Amino acid sequence: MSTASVASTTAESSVVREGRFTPAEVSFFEQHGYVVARGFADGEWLDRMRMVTLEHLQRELPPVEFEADVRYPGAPDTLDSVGGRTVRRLKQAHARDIVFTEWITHPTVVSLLQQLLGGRVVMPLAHHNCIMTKQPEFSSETGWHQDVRYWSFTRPDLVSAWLALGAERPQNGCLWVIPGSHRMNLERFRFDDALFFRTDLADNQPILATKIPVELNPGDVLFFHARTLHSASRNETSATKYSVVFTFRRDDNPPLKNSRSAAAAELILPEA
Ligand SMILES: O=C(O)CCC(=O)C(=O)O
Repeated sequence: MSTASVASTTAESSVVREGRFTPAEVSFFEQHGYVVARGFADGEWLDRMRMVTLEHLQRELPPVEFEADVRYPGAPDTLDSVGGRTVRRLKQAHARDIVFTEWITHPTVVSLLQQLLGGRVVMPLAHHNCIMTKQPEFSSETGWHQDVRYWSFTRPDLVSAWLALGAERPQNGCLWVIPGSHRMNLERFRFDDALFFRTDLADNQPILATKIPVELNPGDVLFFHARTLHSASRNETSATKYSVVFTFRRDDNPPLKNSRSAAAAELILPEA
């Protein structure tokens, strides 16, 4: 088992005890491009987030993204086909209930992000800002990619926080990561036209061989760098997997003018 996989399965991180990452956890993030805070969000938050999610899913409350919209492998072809109205994610999570603002602005969350980003934290509303709803039967496979591929910031140094509302395992489509890929110089030929990291390329096999699943329990938070290669398979179980995802930048790393990243408001988080 590699160092990365040991650390990703640590039962309890220091965050629960101290409200801060240890220097070793910060350096783990710097080296591997991700770190997990175990048992971080408490039951009340999770219950409220689940309740909002189930209600909005049942009402198909816009804006939503359907599996058929992205048409990744396994997704229904059209909105009219069988399973066509399977929701992939509820967008604009931040605006769906005050519980999300309470969570994002919690001093411990802000403090952890400040540690990873190295300064004052801003939350762009243009990216992620969603509840992933990986449903049985019609969920799709998300290929290997770096989130920053379609984002435009002064530097590619953003961090996403992925909060598990339920257990996340390979069987229900948990995230897989390539540790250290955020620091790799990955040439253009390694990616396809849609900027997915090619799994059919011999040159990419040694990198893909280092992949590890990030297994999470309810309330665990995965923090990962926007350049970290990650993927997820479809949900082979009979229960939907829910995860809340937001992205953060340091205040001196603004979006580029006229880009999609600059097209929405941003939340300036209070300093912790
Ligand atoms: O849950 C998944 O399928 C992966 C989602 C993902 O990686 C993304 O939206 O960037």
